[in-house]
Amino acid sequence: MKKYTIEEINKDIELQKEIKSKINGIADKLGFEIWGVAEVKPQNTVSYLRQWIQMGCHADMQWFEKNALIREEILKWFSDAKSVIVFAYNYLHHCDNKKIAMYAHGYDYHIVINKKLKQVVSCLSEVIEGIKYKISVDTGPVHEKTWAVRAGIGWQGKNSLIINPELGSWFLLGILSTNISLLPGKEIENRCGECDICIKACPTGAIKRDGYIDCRKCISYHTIENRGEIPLDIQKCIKHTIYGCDICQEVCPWNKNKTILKNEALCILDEIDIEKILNMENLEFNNYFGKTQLKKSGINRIKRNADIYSKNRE
Ligand code: B12
Ligand code: SF4
Ligand code: SF4
Repeated sequence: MKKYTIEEINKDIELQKEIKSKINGIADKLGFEIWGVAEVKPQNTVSYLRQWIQMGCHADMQWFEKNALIREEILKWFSDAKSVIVFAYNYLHHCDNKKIAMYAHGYDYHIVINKKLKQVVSCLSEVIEGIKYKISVDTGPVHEKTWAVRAGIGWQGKNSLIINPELGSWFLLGILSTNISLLPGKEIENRCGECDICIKACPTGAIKRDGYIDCRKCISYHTIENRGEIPLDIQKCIKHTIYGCDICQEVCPWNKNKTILKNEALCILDEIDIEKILNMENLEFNNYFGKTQLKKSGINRIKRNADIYSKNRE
């Protein structure tokens, strides 16, 4: 099979179309419902990040302070980047498990999507010589939502998540930044309009009208990231979850009546009794949650959350 060099592809639009159609085939096989391309230009990608950090909205996620500069400019993370290919992986499914946010019901998505992106690279390497790339699935110092907007995946809603007209916001993002130039997608205009349902529905007032989330108030932050004690006023509002929070997605009109898709890897946990979690030993915790992302939080944090949940239900 003939291999193209990066130089050949970067100057030939017809070749770029061919590569895109190859990606389309792989994306479909790997279960990505949507994907798109954003062009890398040396420019600030996260305009409000510093302000957000200065206001303390990142709570105890100090890594935001350390890598703010890199988040603002993708070339500081990957200097060869020419395009960012963004993949959306749907996780909407029917499930009885209401105590854990839906995106966390399956095998750890960081691993699942990372593997799939490596498969994309391996297919592209069959026809492209000298491909360089970097992957981020939640993990890199990359503002993934900005790239999703630029790649035409969706708009950033007032709940701060990316919304696609067909999928709603029930999808995770995988970022494949490469040294290949590809024709970029078209951005989708913001369709939130006058709606403010998510702002009103958030039990802790974490969604600010200016257009950002204050993590100090966000239940998702406290149940996943907070390693210490959860403030009492927030504890009182944790009545529906022991990990993550889906309220600002559940109420969004763009998330109603969406098609349930096939990504079974993200749906392995059944409903679990809260007493069972409270009484779990390490071995049982590992057996039950070992392959999911809850493992990273560890037994103590999950039990802390379960305890709060259970007291609020008494
Ligand atoms: C940190 C983080 C969190 C934090 C903070 C969330 C947040 N909104 O910032 C916590 C733990 C709370 C969290 C929760 C969740 N997360 Co999260 N998270 C991330 C992560 C790692 C970084 C996000 C980030 O950079 N935040 C920083 C802020 C500043 O960015 P921003 O929210 O986009 O803010 C912009 C706006 O505020 C805007 N802005 C506009 N006007 C104004 C005005 C002012 C004054 C200011 C200050 C800002 C501002 O500017 C900001 C920057 O451009 C990304 C993965 C990644 N590497 O990108 C996943 C990611 C965003 N999370 C994801 C998910 C699924 C979730 C949850 C749904 C999980 C759950 N069910 O509990 C919730 C949703 C909560 C919510 N409504 O945001 C997905 C989102 C997929 C999608 N469809 O959009 C991502 C992309 C992970 C992935 N790879 O799929 N998350
Ligand atoms: S995840 Fe929950 S607590 Fe956080 S902003 Fe959305 S509704 Fe509010
Ligand atoms: S609930 Fe309304 S304001 Fe919030 S994200 Fe959805 S459409 Fe936008």
